[in-house]
Parts: sequence; structure tokens; C-alpha cells
Amino acid sequence: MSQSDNQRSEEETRAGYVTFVGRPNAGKSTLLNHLVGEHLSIVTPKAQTTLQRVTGILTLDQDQLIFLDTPGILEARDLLQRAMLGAAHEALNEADVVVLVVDTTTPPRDRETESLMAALQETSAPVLAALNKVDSASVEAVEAWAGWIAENLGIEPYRIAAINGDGTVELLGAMREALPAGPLLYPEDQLATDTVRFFVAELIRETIFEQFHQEIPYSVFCQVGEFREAQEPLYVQVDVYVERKSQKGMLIGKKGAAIRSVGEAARKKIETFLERRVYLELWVKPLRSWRKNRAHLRDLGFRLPPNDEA
Ligand SMILES: Nc1nc2c(ncn2[C@@H]2O[C@H](COP(=O)(O)OP(=O)(O)OP(=O)(O)O)[C@@H](O)[C@H]2O)c(=O)[nH]1
Ligand SMILES: [Mg+2]
Repeated sequence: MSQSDNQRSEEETRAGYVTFVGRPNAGKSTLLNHLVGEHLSIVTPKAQTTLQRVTGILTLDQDQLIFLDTPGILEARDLLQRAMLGAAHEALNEADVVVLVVDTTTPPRDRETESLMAALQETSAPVLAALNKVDSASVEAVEAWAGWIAENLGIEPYRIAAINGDGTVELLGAMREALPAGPLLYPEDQLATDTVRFFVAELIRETIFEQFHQEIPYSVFCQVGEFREAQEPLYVQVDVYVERKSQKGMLIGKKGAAIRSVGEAARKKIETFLERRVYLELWVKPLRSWRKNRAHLRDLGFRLPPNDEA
């Protein structure tokens, strides 16, 4: 039985990695969460929130999209940022489809667009472009971005607002069309690949971004120390690492008020995420200059670039 090229058989499935890349704060994590329908990747108003790749899976009929959310493309100034950039490049190399996400609330700037173009050179996968935040951008800035995309990538961008899903149906349709034929790679009901421990630690980091300003959120990394599944409520102990001793005092606050407030807000998020009651204990520990320290970063689970001189 013959079949025309654009007609799919009932059994044919398509599956592939769809990598989201863009500058910090473009809305990549918001887009992933919207498409998967779960708060898998932390989102904050501050740039450089995502430090590692986060995977979200969406299975629709015979199509499976494995979304890879990545840290923003930036000019790396320390070893952590080099690891972040490495994670973005790795996800670009694995991509079957790339979605460039740009923040249209600010117009394109040469230095930023150069770094995006350099990153896109990494991949031979088809590239789609999403002009994000059109709900709060000026028409001029959106059109400036559309012009830039047309000129540099020769494609027509999708205009979206990841925050409320506007325009994402069309973008999702284009992603599905670009998927390669192949078997589904994960069970149909699977939404994520990262561990529960990772999500718990990230929700605490997100809460610290919400409750602290300036350098504190950028000096913090969280790691689950103990996770007693059999206990009711679930017992979770998390190490909250800071770069300097002085930051420990700031994070704990007067009579422990600041860290208590983080704990309360984070516990609620974790309970919503896990759909069970949680007893959360946060231990703040200095881990001297962990952002710059190869051994510390490795212990915290970061993949580091080779031959580092920093
Ligand atoms: N107005 C508006 N804000 C948005 C939209 N999408 C995301 N944001 C906001 O933009 C900020 C950054 O969103 P994120 O999803 O964390 O951005 P990101 O690209 O993952 O950022 P990094 O992890 O730092 O690279 C957050 O405050 C979001 O709420 C949108 O469509 N419209
Ligand atoms: Mg992010």
C-alpha cells in the first residue's frame, strides 16, 4: 500500500529533543512550564535563574516532544557561568529542533544578538524563533526583533506570551511538524526526567530569589541532604550553600526570621509539587567561593568544561 509523503500512517510516531535557547530572562523556563503544564523549571524576574538543563516531556497523540530548558546564553565571567554555557551548548548539540526565545520588551542589541547567532552556529537542527512577552512589549520592539530574525535566520517568528500561553499553540504545531520520525522515547505519562530531589532543591532556590535581592540569590545553591520518603510528613533536609560566611548571617536573619520565612514559603511550594505534607529543614552552610571552585561545582552536580584555567 502506498502512501503520500505528507500523510502519516496511524502507527507512525515522531519524537525528539526540542531545545530552548536564548539570553537570560527571555522566558525559556516559563515556556517549558506552560507547555508541560507543570512548574518544572524555576522562574524569577531576575536573569540567570536557570543554572542547569531541565527536561520536560509532552506527549500528544503520536508525537513526543522532549523539551530541554537551558541556562541563558551569556558572556561567562566565572566557572559556574562557563558550566552554564556548556549546558546550553550541550543541549544545542542534542537538539532535533531548536527554539530561539527572545524577550521583546527590550529591542535587539548587537552584542546580545551576536552571542545568540554564535550559539546557533552549534546546531544543524531546524531553528524556530519565538518572540516572547508580546503582551507587554512595544510594537516597535516586536517588529525590530521580527526584522532581526528575518534578516539573520531567514524565518518568520512566532509571536507569543509564554506567561499566559498566547500564540503557543501555533509554535507547538511548528515544533511537532519539525520532529523526526521515530519511536517514543519515554512512557506517554512521563513529564520529567530530573529527580524529585532536584525539584525540591530548585524550589528553595526560587524562593530565595523571591525573598532576597542583589547578590544573595546568585551566591546560593541548594542540595537535598536527606529525603525520608517513608516518614509522614515527608522529611526533607536541604543544605543551602552560600559563598561567604557573612552571607550565612544574612540568609538566617535576626533570630532566624529570614530563613524561617524562606522555609515556610518553600515548604508550601514543595507540598503543592509533591501533593503531600512535608517537614522541611534548611541548613545554611558556607562553601567558600563555590561558583569559582572546580571541586565544589563538581560536588554540586555541575558538568564542567575541560582544560579550565579559571
Ligand atoms: N510579561 C511577560 N513576562 C514574561 C513572559 N514570559 C516570561 N516572563 C517573565 O520573564 C521573567 C523571566 O522568565 P524565565 O522563564 O525565568 O526566563 P528564562 O529565559 O528562563 O531566564 P534564565 O533562566 O535566567 O535564562 C519572569 O519574571 C517571567 O514571569 C511573557 O510572556 N510575558
Ligand atoms: Mg530559566
